[in-house]
Amino acid sequence: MRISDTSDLWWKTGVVYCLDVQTFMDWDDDGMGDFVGLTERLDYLADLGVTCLWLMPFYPTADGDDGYDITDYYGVDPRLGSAGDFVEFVRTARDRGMRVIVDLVVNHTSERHPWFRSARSSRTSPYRDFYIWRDDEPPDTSKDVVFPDKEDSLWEHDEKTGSWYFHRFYRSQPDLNITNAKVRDEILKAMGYWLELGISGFRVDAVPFIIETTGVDAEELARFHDPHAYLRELRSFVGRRTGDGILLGECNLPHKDQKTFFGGADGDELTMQFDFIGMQHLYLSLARGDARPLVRALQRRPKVAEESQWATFVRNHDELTLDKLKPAERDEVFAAFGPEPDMQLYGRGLRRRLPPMLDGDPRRLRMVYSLLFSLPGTPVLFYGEEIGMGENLDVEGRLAVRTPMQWTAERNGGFSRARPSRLVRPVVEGPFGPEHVNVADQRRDRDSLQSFLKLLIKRYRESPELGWAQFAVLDQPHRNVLAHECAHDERRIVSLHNLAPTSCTVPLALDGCDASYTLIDLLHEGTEYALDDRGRAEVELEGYGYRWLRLMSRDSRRLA
Ligand SMILES: [Ca+2]
Ligand SMILES: [Ca+2]
Ligand SMILES: [Ca+2]
Repeated sequence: MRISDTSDLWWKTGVVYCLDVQTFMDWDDDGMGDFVGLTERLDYLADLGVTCLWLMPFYPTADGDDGYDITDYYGVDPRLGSAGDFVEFVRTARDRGMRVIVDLVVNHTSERHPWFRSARSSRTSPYRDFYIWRDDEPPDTSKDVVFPDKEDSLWEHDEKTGSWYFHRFYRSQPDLNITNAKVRDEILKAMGYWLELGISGFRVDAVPFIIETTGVDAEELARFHDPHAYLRELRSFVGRRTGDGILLGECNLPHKDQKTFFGGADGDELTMQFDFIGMQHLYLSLARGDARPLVRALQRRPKVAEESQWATFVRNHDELTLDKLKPAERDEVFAAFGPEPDMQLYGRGLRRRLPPMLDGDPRRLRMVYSLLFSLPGTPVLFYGEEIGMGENLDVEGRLAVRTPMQWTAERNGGFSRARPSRLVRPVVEGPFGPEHVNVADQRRDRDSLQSFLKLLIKRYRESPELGWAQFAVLDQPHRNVLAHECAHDERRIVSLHNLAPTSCTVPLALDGCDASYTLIDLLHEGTEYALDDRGRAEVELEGYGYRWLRLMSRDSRRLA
């Protein structure tokens, strides 16, 4: 890797920050976050060090699924601002060194989208074939629904034309018929529109469901026989329009299927994918204080093409899904991090943020974020993680983790000066509320979680081997410790993480090293470890301790 490769393939060493404009900063005090408020906070985000902002949906919406039910692919929800405000935001973000990607939600539209209004009005509507219809009674699909608390079928009967339409998610979100070339053209056109406004790509919602063909008939299937060809088309379109734009795909699938969605060895489909398997096993490892489940998950990650990249995360905007764990494993995680039924969702996940799950233990919290940033891949943060925000379980379902950003200790956490009853969503209350957890207090405190996250982001950005390397586990005797090395060319980092509360000593033996090498601790100023003539060292780890150790040879010109 030449250092300039890290700017060509910028996503491999980026730090992504996900936010919802609606809950980030309300500048006109109507209780709803807006683009002007977000733009006012860009200097904060630039100072944090993140390099790519992922905006959750901000389009006109029927607002039945927090914006994931779109009524116009070419607009900005007027409550959040205007198209002009969007452009001002993107331009200012880029000036501050941050790219912007936006949510692409094209598995379905809102039932109130003009296409669906027309489609359901008559069997001869020009938009009829934009959606998936059947005339006969559908079979029982109650086991296939994504939201079992709200839906019991993938098909909804529609009075006007006496037929059923297909919906993978809520009944208010009819699936688009991807086998229809006109639909595919419309999707490209919408992407082209936003790309022209200066964004750097998309976080693609529910990718496997976009290209699935459940419910379509044989004739439709025949005209869409290679769904992955369509993903290749999307990727090359983004490439042609931007040069270096990306598709960050949401595919909660087994690793081998994810490899297919990357485009296999060619790497010509999704640029990045979230590592849901790694994330779920991280929680199993945390629950057990045993690194082995995480190690196995990481070792089973398929090797992917150089341009492809894993996106790592500990929390996102959805429930913390544990669907890929075995039932007994899932129960262990529930018992450790969300024992109350009210903390759980859909029988498969947790609607909590990380700090309350760890009882606010600062040592453990730091260890987890240190681990996240040390794993090979590109870390993705969800807004508020940098200050240790909690959830509000009084808010329904997945929205419990989507409460307003906590800027100050003042009313509404400084998010808005509207009356609290007018806020888009209530703020967190209790020990993780704004009185105790806010940006203003933490940004000037060198010992705060936010200062620690800033340090991690800085060190991660200075260590491109973390984004580019293969993952290698180092042999050592403690099952509560993850010792791994990320090496790319001559750049090497050894990371140690202790998942248990007891201290221990980790013996290391590093390949190809001798006494001319030193390990420089990147997170604890002024600490270093000499290696002996066989490349060995011993490193003390306190309970929940963590180390990032840069391996430096005597003649290296790298800044430690
Ligand atoms: Ca507002
Ligand atoms: Ca929203
Ligand atoms: Ca679909």
